[in-house]
Amino acid sequence: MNFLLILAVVFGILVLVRIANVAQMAAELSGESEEDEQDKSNKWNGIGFMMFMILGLALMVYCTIQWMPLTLPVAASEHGVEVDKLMDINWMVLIVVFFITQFLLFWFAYKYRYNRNRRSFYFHDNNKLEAIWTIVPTIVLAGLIVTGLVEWNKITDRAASDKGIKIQIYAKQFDFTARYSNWDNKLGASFFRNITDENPLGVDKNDPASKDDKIAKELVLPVGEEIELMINSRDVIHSVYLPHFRVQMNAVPGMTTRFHFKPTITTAKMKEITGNANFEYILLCNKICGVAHYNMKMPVRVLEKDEYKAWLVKEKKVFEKAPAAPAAPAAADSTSKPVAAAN
Ligand SMILES: [Cu+2]
Repeated sequence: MNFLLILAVVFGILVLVRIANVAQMAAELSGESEEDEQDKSNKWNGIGFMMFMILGLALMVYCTIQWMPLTLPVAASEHGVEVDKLMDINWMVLIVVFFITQFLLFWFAYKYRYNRNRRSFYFHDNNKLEAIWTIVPTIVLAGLIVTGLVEWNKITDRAASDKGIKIQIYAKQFDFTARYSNWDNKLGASFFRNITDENPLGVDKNDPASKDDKIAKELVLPVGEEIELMINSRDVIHSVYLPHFRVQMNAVPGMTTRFHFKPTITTAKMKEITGNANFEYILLCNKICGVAHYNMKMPVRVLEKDEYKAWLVKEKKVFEKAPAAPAAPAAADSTSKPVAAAN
């Protein structure tokens, strides 16, 4: 099918070239001067430019409207609403500039095509014009950058406030694990030498703060609560991306990165808003981290506060033995001292 399409396009171009050749020959036979012919050709080139512009812009507007429903729904976090506002302002400026510059580009090619009766107008420079096209973009861009920085500072200030429910997001090739600090809101220390099959996050058993920590293969969040993500990676750089919450932060080996946000819309509510009964939030890896990067993700659910508590109670503790097994030999993992803490 694709091959046939390519073939059709190639033949279409050949036919157009042939028609142009025939037209040229016909013009020569009818005794038109070369200059007349050149004028005609310039005129049609100019009209072609205008048609291309109208078609191109119309197609752009059509595609934007057509595929708008595939873009992200309303932001599901407090700062996300502000981020969207910034994005909208940026788009408004971009769209206005885009249409003006595209119109001028094609209009000039049409309007100022070669005309043997017209002398070109020469001027050396125009300070006023140069001042305008330097100062106006400077003010607009400075405005955009400053509003962006103000918002970014607000987001990072929240992260520095150290409030919020602490949840570790542990990334490795190719999945995520969530560790909940539970009732003490402290994540126990972890260290890579502690990593075993039973302890994939390398949590330090001897740290009292790790006793109540819980792990899960999904990220469950209570609505309307400040959340402090503490992000770690075992191997390479990953990126924790929660598109619906407008959250993204790299997971870097050897350090803890953070992102602080407040979810505002539960999964159930978002199903209503989007009119999609199958809607689910998602956490994606947004850094090409290896062969299975495309499939590195974790489901996310936002619940009411009491639902969240009920869910967390049922989850498994980090060092909880699945069925009642005999006690493991003591100090099996005490060969190394933890030096890196998650918080
Ligand atoms: Cu990854």
